[in-house]
This record gives sequence, C-alpha cells and structure tokens, in this order.
Amino acid sequence: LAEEIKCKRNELFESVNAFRFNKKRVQVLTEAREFPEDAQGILYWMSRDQRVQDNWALLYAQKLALKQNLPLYVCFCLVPTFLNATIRQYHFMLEGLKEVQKELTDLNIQFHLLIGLAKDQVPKFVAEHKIGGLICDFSPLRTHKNWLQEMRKNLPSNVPLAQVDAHNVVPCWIASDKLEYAARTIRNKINSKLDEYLSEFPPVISHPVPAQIDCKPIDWDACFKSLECDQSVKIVKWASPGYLAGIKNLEDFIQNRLKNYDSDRNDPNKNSLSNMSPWYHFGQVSVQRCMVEVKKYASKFSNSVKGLMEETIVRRELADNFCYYQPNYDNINGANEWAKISLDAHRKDKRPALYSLSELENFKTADKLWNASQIQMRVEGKMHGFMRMYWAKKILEWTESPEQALEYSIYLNDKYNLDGRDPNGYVGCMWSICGIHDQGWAERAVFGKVRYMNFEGCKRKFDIERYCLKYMAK
Ligand code: FO1
Repeated sequence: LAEEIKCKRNELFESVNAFRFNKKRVQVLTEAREFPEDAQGILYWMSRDQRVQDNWALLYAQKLALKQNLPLYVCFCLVPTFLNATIRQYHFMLEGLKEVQKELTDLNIQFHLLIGLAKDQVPKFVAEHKIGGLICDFSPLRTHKNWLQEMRKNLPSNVPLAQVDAHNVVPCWIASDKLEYAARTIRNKINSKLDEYLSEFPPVISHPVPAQIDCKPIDWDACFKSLECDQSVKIVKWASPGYLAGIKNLEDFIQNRLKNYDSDRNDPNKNSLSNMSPWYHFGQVSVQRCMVEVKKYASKFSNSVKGLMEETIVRRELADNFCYYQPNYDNINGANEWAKISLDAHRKDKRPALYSLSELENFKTADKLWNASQIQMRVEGKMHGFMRMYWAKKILEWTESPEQALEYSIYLNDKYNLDGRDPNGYVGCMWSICGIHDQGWAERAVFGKVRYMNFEGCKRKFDIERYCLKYMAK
C-alpha cells in the first residue's frame, strides 16, 4: 500500500508548485508577514505531526521555501519528560523519528533533533541560521500551547510564524469557532466540509535548494539517554513505530478487518478495529490519508466505512474541539453544569468498593472483566475501545470522588496506552466520568445522571469469559 500511495501522490501532482494549498489550514501568528531580506532558510518545527509525507505543515513550509528559493529545515525539540510518558511511548516516538530523518535526508531536507524546550532551541536556531520563516503544527493541548507561547516571546520580531493544522481533516478552527456540545452539533459542520478538505495530498518533493548548515549526525543513543522517564513500562510488540509500519497496519485492516468493522467493533473479543491510534497520536500516519484510502471501499463496505469515518473524523475532531475551547479539558470544571450538580449531589453515596491507585494499576479489583481490560492496557499498550468506557466508569464507582476518578483514569491511560496524552484520551475519561458530549440519564447512586455501565450489560453484548481468559484475568 505504501508504494501505491507514493505513486498516486506523484502521479496526481507533478510538483508541489502545481498544487493550490488551501490557506484555511494556516493561521499566521505574528504581525510580521514578510520574510526578512537576508533570509537563509525556512524552518518547520515539528511536534504533533511526526511524518514527512501527507503533512500539510511540511507541505506549506516547502511551498514557502520553493517560492523564496531557500533551503528547507525541519527540527524537533525532544524534552526529557512529557506528562509522565514512559519509555514505551518515547521509544515509539523516537523510532518513528529515525524514519522521518531518513526520509527527509533522501529528499535533501535537513532534520535537526534539538534536545530541550522549543522556547530555548527554536529561536536560537532561527537566529543562528537566519531562518526567514517558521512553520509549526497544531495541538489543542495546553503543553503545546504553552510551548508555542513561550517560544514566540523569544523569536526575532521580524520572522513570520505560521501554524498549520496538519492533524485534523477539517482544521480545528474552521470546523467550529466554539465549544461544541456533542457529536450531533459538530457532525454536520465537519461532514459538510469534507468535499473541500478530504482530498489527496501532493508529495513533499526532493528539495532543490541545498542546506547551508553543517549538520552533525544524530546520536540516537544520546537521545534515549537524555530521557528522564519511567523505564519499567515495556515496549509493545504488536505495533511497530513509524510511517511504513502504520501504513502496513492500515493495509491489513482494510484487507482483513474493515468488512466486519460495523458489526464487530463493540466486541472486545473480535479483532475488527483499525488500531491506528498509536500512529495517529504521534502523527506518524495522517488520519486524512487513512480516510482517503478507506473511502475507496465506501460502496463495498458502506456501513463499515461510514462508521469508521464517524469515529475517526467526527469523534476525533470533536475531541480536539473540546480541548481547544475548554481550558479545563482534563478536570471536573470542564463538565457541563448538569453533570457537576448531579455528581456533587452524590458525593457522599456509599461506593460498592474503594480501591487505591495501586490496586487498580495492578488489576486487584473484584471485577475480572475490569481486571482483564487493565491487563490488556498494561501488556498491549492499547485497550479495546469498548472496554475504555467500562473501565473508566468503574473507576468513578470505586474511588472517593469524581476528581480522584479522573486523576486515576488519566494517569493510567497516559502511563500504559501508546495513544495516551491525546485529546481522545482526555475526552474518553471526561465522557465516562463526567458526561461531556452526553446527555443526562436516569439518576442513580454515585453516578448521578451520568450514564451508567455494568457487568450485566457487557454480558449481553459479548463473551466476557473469553475476554477474561485471553488475559488470564481473575
Ligand atoms: N512532542 C514534542 O514536540 N517533543 C517531545 O519531546 C514529545 C514527547 C512526547 C512523549 C509522549 C507523547 O505521547 C507525545 C510526545 N510529544 C512530543 C508529542 C506531543 O503529543 C505533541 O507535541 C502534542 O502536540 C503536545 O500537546
């Protein structure tokens, strides 16, 4: 599939110049708009979208570089700690970046892996190498927003900076200009724009202007050594890092699992999900690319394709919308009033059991189905989508407060899942524990009006014994 995609890209667009870039994907963040006259290059500061092809931020950077006849550089700022990321996630990221470096080198584009914070590294690079224009990608999360804000303060004032949403199909700020209530309120806003945005990509081409910077080879071992992260969470085997491995997984999904996606996606015993979220999270594979490929099967597997597009585009972009417009995206203050009031009214309710973080982490609850899902996450670095809801809702039931439930669920999700620290993860926990993007349901103990899920309900949906047996959960 990777080869097929490559040919198609090159065939459709002979050069990036021939392609009209949709400027709505870009926000200029500085007053400066003109490149300084002595500019020696264009720089893309890569962060959320760690891939070469199918990346609107890099395409835009190259377009500018070609227009000005300047060399093109890409940098990535590696931080030693990042929201409790462990070696499991860092390994996935760094191995993916090795592929990025190789691919960029083949395209005559230098890749600089800078160790440290963007606020120190990027402005220094810009000043030292007379960078005339800076492009960055987009994330709705506060860490990235802060990185960007701090970096801008140190940037020479005559250098224009532009941000490109290279992650969402419809740029986050175009999809909606406000916090949306639910999938139903954003669905049409997104779907009605797909004709414009769900397009093929032009290729990033071999850059005709050679780099002028002395570029030392990257010492990847030193990069690994610079990390100050938990080394105890093991690297997973089923998902290999990088663009090519991600496309291989996509191909396997399309060939073998897509046909059953619609009927089987809520059955944790069936392997019918795309499992693309680790590659999506690190931006190693573009969501838009996957949707372009999957859409080719719209007439053959109509319901599956529809369902997958809903989950992958509408729901993911709803999660970005939530984090972008709701500063409290990972705490109870981000919940709707009805949910806050209702959860408050049930603060003192007796919990069926209370577990410590360590009991939860080590799957020591009395619920073997929950334990199985916790084992799946610990071992595989990815919990089945259906079980994620049950898992988080039970944490609400078994902890002292919704605040604690959110804290524990986000902590565990971020520690073990390869796709942790993502808008999707925060929104998943917030949906389960404080009802965001959901409605109120019949009131009951602990949950108040927040939707309830239980063991009996799961029993009616799938073979619980089989799932528990697979993970030898007791
Ligand atoms: N992005 C970076 O720019 N530098 C990092 O060192 C970095 C580490 C990292 C570790 C785990 C993980 O899940 C993501 C990580 N990211 C890193 C990517 C990060 O998710 C994106 O930059 C987001 O946009 C931040 O909100």
